[in-house]
Amino acid sequence: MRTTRLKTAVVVTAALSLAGCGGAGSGLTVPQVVPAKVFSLAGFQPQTAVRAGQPVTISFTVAQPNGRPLTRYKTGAGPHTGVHLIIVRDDLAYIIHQHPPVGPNGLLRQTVTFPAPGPYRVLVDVYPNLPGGQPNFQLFTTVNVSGAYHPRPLPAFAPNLVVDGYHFRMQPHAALHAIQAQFIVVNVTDPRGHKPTFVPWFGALAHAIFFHQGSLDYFHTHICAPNAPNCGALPGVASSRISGTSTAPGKLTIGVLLPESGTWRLFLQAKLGGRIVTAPYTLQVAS
Ligand SMILES: [Cu+2]
Repeated sequence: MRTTRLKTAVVVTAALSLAGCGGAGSGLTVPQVVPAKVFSLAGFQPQTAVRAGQPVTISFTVAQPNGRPLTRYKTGAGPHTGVHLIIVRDDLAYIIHQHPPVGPNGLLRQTVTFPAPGPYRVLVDVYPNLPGGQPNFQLFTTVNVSGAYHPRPLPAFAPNLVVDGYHFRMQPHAALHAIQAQFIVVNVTDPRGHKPTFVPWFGALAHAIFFHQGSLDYFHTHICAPNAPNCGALPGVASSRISGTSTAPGKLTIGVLLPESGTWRLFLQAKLGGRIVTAPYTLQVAS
């Protein structure tokens, strides 16, 4: 008998403790969960099959948290404006980088040609002109280009690359570490060995676009023209505080500030001889 009474007392105590947390009598109040209101891609096209080597028009709007299309974008010279459309195949073998114009009702349209079959990450880097809002943010989707996908392993780091006859030579530099800002210098010569003078393209003398192998995490810095507007630091955006420079013909000083360790692909892009040249580097980043 004595044992039974003890057990009963223990059970009652436990029940009272629970009641003390949840409120007497009425039970627990469960808050209603509603989805966070966020920016999103709306009406993304194409939804039909996409073929390699054939031009296709990508179109979408950026839907605001209130559901309406975003129509107000930062404007002016410099790269921190409008919308940047950056598309990479998952193995980081290919990149497409465009700045589609903002059309009526915020519609963005860009014709692109996917170079080969496979899965592509579509990254939309948005620079809204909204008072008090964040200076930029990224939205994502994917496009699968039909056909057999043969992923390519990333090559090992090589300091010297030749692309379309242009030589890119990365100067020796200290090891890269995650979350540590650093500058690396790349010297460029044209097919005749001359040092080119860089001209602005999409608002910058050169663009350094970084993707992490596997996760496809993204990071982007610019080599700014002297006194370029909309190219320097953005409030609250850590990456933007290390804008690069070009202090002499053929010389690019690139700001690097990567958020995590591992293997990164750096697509270094500049307009040379009237066309866009992309030098793809593989970078190892220590923790
Ligand atoms: Cu850029």
